[in-house]
Amino acid sequence: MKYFEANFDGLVGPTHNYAGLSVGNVASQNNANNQSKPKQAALQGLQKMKALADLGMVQGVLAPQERPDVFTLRRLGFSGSDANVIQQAAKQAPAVLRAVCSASSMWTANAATISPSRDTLDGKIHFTPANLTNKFHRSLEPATTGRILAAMFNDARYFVHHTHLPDNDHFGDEGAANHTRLCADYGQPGVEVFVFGRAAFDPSRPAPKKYPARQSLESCQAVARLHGLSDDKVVYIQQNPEVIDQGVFHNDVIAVGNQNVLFYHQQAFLDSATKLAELKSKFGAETPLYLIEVLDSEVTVQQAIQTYLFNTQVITLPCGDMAIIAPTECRNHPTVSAYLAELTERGTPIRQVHYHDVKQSMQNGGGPACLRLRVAMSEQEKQAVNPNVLMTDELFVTMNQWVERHYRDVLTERDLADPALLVENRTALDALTKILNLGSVYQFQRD
Ligand code: SUG
Repeated sequence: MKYFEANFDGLVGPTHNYAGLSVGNVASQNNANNQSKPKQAALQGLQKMKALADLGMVQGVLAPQERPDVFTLRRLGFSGSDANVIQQAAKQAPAVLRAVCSASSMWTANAATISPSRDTLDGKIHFTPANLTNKFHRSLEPATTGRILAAMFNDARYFVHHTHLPDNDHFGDEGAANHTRLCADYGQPGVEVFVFGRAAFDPSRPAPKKYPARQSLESCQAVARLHGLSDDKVVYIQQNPEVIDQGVFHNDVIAVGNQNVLFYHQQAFLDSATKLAELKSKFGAETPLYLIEVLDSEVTVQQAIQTYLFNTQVITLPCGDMAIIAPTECRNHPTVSAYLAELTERGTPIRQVHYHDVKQSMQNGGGPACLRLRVAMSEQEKQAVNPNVLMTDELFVTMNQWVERHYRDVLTERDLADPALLVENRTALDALTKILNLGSVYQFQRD
């Protein structure tokens, strides 16, 4: 049976803005309070989805969330009509209002961890939404993410949906941003690599000092248990705390894997040699495993953070070659673009580089790989996916029209207090749930 990897990209929501909410994420901090361009952001995202579909990849759309999140504001004591709730929050707690307006669900690498059916005990694809406890604005996402995923993968014969892990930093889970699957072929059992920032129940182990470690070892172990993964096909690697303190807030800012390639920076991991030896042995010797290590002397950690060299998608094209989907920031950086050009000539499976402009997302610390959630699946499993979410020429046209109709050109902090923004958001999402056939996944549709 044919197996492949599908990518589900987060559609940028109508409240896309720069609020400086993510301590430890350098781009988010540096662009705080800049004017954002929600329409342009959403169109940039759609362009990338269409480009991947045109390369012959299976590409899907993951819907955004309702913002501002007035249900959370009500939980926090604001009351009256929705307009009153927003206006009170703007006056009394502007920082809270900024947080409940974030369009951060667009970074769907953080939506969930997914284990394909070839890896799981029951032979089904398992989904665990990430609880995203480390950042308040992101901790508002998992319940709705779970409903959206269930509406996209709605067939109990093939798909198992777990509840997100307990909402506490001890089980802080950031989903696929810290998870990579290596395999000889998508249809073969793979080795699932979980990268964590700290061991929450063992403070004697190394941890970053300046910035938070968002992902705990214990959350990785819980997800592996829930998904029924076998110990001899799982590797837990600790992220180097020193790079977290330099702004590498997720592993996918310093490493990316696909099939038999792991592309990573020299400084990415703790105990690198031992852990990579474990990975090699669990991967097996039948297929060559390409461990492509980028040295400090080639590209520094700072250059990797500036350009998002590792927040690239490494994809396998229908012809069998691998391509790197990189942000234009990589092309514009002489050292990094020279590195990538040379990499395609090195005799590894990576043969092509494609650049995409996702600057609106990049300015909040989200590159091409942050914007996508990967699901390796068989043709039969694909038949069970909600067909309306899969990118086609028609859906691309419809989605562009939908964005043009519902999105503002620019957004500043002052606009977040405008109650009309909520009405616009709900109108847009009502239309979107029909286009993508999602049913009632949003709170306002359920009450
Ligand atoms: O969680 N930025 C996101 C970026 C997530 C990138 N994802 C991956 N690397 N997989 C975050 O830090 C910034 C929002 C703001 O500041 O307005 C933000 O949430």
